[in-house]
Amino acid sequence: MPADPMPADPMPALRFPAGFLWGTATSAYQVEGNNTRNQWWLFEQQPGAIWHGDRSGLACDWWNHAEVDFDLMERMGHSAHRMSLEWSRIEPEPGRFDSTAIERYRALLDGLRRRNIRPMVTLHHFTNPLWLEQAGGWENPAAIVRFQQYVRYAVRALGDLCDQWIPLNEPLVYVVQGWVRGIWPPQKTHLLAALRVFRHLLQAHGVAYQTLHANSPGAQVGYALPVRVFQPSDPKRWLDRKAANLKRYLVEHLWVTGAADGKLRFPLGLDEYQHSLADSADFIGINFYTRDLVRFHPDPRRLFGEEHFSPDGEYSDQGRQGVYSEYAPQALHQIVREVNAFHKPIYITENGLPDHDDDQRPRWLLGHLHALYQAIQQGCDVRGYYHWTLTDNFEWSEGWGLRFGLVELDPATQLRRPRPSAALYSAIARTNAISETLVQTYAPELHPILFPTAAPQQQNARKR
Ligand code: IFM
Repeated sequence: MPADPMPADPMPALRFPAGFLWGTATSAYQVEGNNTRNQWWLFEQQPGAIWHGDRSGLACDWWNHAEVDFDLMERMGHSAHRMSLEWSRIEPEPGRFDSTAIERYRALLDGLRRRNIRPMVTLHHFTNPLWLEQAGGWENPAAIVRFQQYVRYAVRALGDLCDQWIPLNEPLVYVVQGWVRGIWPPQKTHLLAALRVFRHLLQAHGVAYQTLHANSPGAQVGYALPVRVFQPSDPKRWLDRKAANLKRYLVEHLWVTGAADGKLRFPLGLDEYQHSLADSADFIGINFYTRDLVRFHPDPRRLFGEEHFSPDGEYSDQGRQGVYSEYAPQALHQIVREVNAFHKPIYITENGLPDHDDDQRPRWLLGHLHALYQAIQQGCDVRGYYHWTLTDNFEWSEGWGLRFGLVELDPATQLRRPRPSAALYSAIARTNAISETLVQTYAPELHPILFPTAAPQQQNARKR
């Protein structure tokens, strides 16, 4: 009997490559709760440090009950999760490693794997043990050796459960918030110290890369680069173009080129070559939330540029520092194409927006995934997407004021309520595709952009 012909594709869809990873990203301090031994816990106690006087408190209670959220991920068909380890739990005093903490992390990683969710582990996501802070933190080059010892311990203890590692999350954000804007601990405004910290972080990345590989030969090690794709406010104005380029150089190029050719470029150094840093990324992670326009400003403390959003842009929710982000998926497309020139696999290690009532998230999600889809069609090697984040969590100095979750969380009761975008993301993850029906249902206004050749559809199918 002749085989049945392949059924015609029932519905047009933008299909992602086989094996593409779909997940969410979190960090230990933001979700675990009661991380009392690091500098952020101390900082939180200062009046006015956190918006509305919020506290991280139990956060999402992951130290006790992360499995509640793992079950949610599994039910939503996620295939990956990026989480971080809390250094101050693992090494509460210098050189004393806590086996109970490591056992809990083993249980977490095992819990993800048993649900067919591939873990990616970040080793440093903004928090430091108090003892490291008291010894000068990352301003002191001794932090590099301390970090290496912690990384070695962690990979030896957990390397059989995880093969994707990121030593440091968003180093530039850590430096700018802590030493340039002075709004995160250690609350300094000191450019030279900022550069010293940045140099040490880049060196630490290289050292951690080697340590991870030496102790877990099959490991894949990358970094999570915060990208804002600075663009000149007025492209015809030379000073705006120079100011935007300077920001891109400092925020993106220094790190990416350093991790490729091993050179500490000016102003981090004078092109000194660091053997451990050369070719120290098996993949490149992009954390993308917005693009910034840059207008020249004579103040060197602003690095000669003032950032702003497009006056006619669409904005996400507003926090204590003003609008958080502007809808600019084309900038994600641009950066993915640029990073692809380094010939490394690319992961979107964070992308999302604060949107407490979820009236923008479905469209922003579809718009950004479409930008990724186009980059993949053009040959970019993108392997996965981690939405920030699963449940609302403690958003640093914005406290609980900015809500990034696919799932709404009430931190007082720990009740979770999936937002509509959770179902949308689940449908995409399950099918590895964006179908026309999903676009019609969640963001019909995007239909002509995502499916330009399809017949016009009814425009009244929007949910809610
Ligand atoms: O919550 C943060 C995360 O810790 C680092 N990247 C940006 C997220 C949203 O602001």
